[in-house]
Amino acid sequence: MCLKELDSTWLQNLEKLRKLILSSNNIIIIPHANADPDALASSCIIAYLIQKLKEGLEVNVIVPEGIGLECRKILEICSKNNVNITVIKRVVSNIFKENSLCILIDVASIEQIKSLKNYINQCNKIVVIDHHAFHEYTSVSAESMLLLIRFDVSSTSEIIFDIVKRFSISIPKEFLEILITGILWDTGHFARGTSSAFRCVSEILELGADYQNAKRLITVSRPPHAKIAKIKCILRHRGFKVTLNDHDIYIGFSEVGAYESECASAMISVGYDIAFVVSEEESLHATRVIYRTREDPEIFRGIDIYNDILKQLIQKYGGGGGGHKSAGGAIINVSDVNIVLAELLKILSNLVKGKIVELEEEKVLEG
Ligand SMILES: [Mn+2]
Repeated sequence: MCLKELDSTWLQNLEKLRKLILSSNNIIIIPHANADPDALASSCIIAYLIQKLKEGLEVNVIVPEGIGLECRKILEICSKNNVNITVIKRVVSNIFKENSLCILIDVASIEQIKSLKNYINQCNKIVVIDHHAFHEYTSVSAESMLLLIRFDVSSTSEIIFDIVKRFSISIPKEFLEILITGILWDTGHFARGTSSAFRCVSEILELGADYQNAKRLITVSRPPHAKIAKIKCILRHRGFKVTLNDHDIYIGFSEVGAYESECASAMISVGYDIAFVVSEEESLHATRVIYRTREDPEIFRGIDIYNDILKQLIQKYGGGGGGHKSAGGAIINVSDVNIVLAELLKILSNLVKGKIVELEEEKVLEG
């Protein structure tokens, strides 16, 4: 078992869940709004499991607001296996039938189911299956709830896998693979993973799931223009090293017509600490500037990019913008992007008191 048996209450609660399912006539499964792979895969498989447990039972997955692009293939797999998933933008009053059992999946607070929260008290009983550290359910009466919450796992998918095994339900290979996508998504492809995440994926693979397939399911192909924009961004860019408080910071500048944030992220993944990207905003006779930074407290100690740099541009030329420490942007009322780039460099140079050098390398096959 990839989930540790912390104490007997876990198994007792799973037994309560089984009884609740068997005694219900109508079950509604609700993941958090704008469901991600963890929320959607978990909802889909719990719906499938319920149908296996009690044939003929009415089970519906209702997703508030929408589903991300990365979930498209998961959705296809669920529909193919006869799991009913409906996305609702606005609540239709007849969703909550009398005596519904409602199962909230990957939902940490009642706010996360958006407008459905106003109807949740119509549920006969509410089960929460989740892994988040903080929960906020004060608006729901405690007696009507069964909480299946595990803080020691990385994703709801791990909990669902445990339930599938405890209930001895066999699920198709494709479902094993969407469970992996849930774990991959919530751990950032294992950048943050608990021991149970590794154990569960290992067990799932041993049951016959294909890891490459799982990864492909959540790989979203970007439009070809985005790829070209990134290549142009790298070919055009100029790089600088500034020294601030005895600390070297690498900054890239570039220009693209569209896909600025992809361009900035490309520069960050190349190795820059800060990336500025400008593009011409033809219709407004203005220039868009965006910035991205690597998440490193050392960078923010010396520079507040929005307040120290972009605000000065806005003060000089007019415009407006906003941002946080590591990402933001502005529209500057100058149509010539080169003026904006030159001014950006000047502001930066003043900020670091002239300690700025351009990174220069001969290009291949040149000269
Ligand atoms: Mn999750």
